[in-house]
Amino acid sequence: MTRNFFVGGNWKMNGSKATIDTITDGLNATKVPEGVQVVCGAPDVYLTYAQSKITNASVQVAAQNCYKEAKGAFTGETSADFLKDLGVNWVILGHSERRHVFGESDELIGEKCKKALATGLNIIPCIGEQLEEREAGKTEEVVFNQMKFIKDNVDDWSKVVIAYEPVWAIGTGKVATPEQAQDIHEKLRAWLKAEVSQEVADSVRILYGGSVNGKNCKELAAKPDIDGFLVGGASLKPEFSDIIRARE
Ligand code: G2H
Repeated sequence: MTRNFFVGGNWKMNGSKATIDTITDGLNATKVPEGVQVVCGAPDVYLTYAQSKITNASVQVAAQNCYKEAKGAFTGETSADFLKDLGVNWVILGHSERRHVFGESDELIGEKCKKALATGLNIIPCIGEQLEEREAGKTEEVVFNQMKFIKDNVDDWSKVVIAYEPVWAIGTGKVATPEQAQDIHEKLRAWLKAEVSQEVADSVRILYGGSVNGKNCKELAAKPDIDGFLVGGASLKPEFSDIIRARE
């Protein structure tokens, strides 16, 4: 089965109208290869601005998080309904910074996945082990457990793109080797086959995230179970265009 290559950007809490102008000028000038999907995670306050600046039909805007409730007394939160209302069709959920800086639990991330899907959004749930967990030989146990909470809340896998982001590789410049990433992606696909179905295992895109850049992207993209990337730091730079064309 062919899985279309997917490149997600995650601007995190970075940017200004001026820097978004520069980033979107670059995106608009990028010739996105046929079939490649590009989705950029902008800060909530800039979602509409980023949308207004993107003219490249292959590029969409994502939110970086949303809450599990539609509305109410949840000061400071963004609901999936707000995103839908803005015409934002994608949301990143359970990013490691949400898990480890803001203390989001597997349960909460699962609930967010459920609500976002029920609202009609496409989701990019993130999973990944910390360095101590990898060193203790617990990588599979950790990521399969994170996947279980996601799986229990997904009813339509066509709206899900999984991001495997080992925490030790995020923003550290210490990228997983293509072999390390492929190994976990292959195991995640086997897990999906056992826990969901062969069809879902074959069709769901699994992205790698963690210090991806214009130099290391081609070797990673050549691995059979790596279907694209979630890119942080490099998505703010001109080299993001090279990452979009990693399979060329
Ligand atoms: C991982 C990634 C984007 P970076 O957080 O989700 O960031 O590419 O800067 O490691």
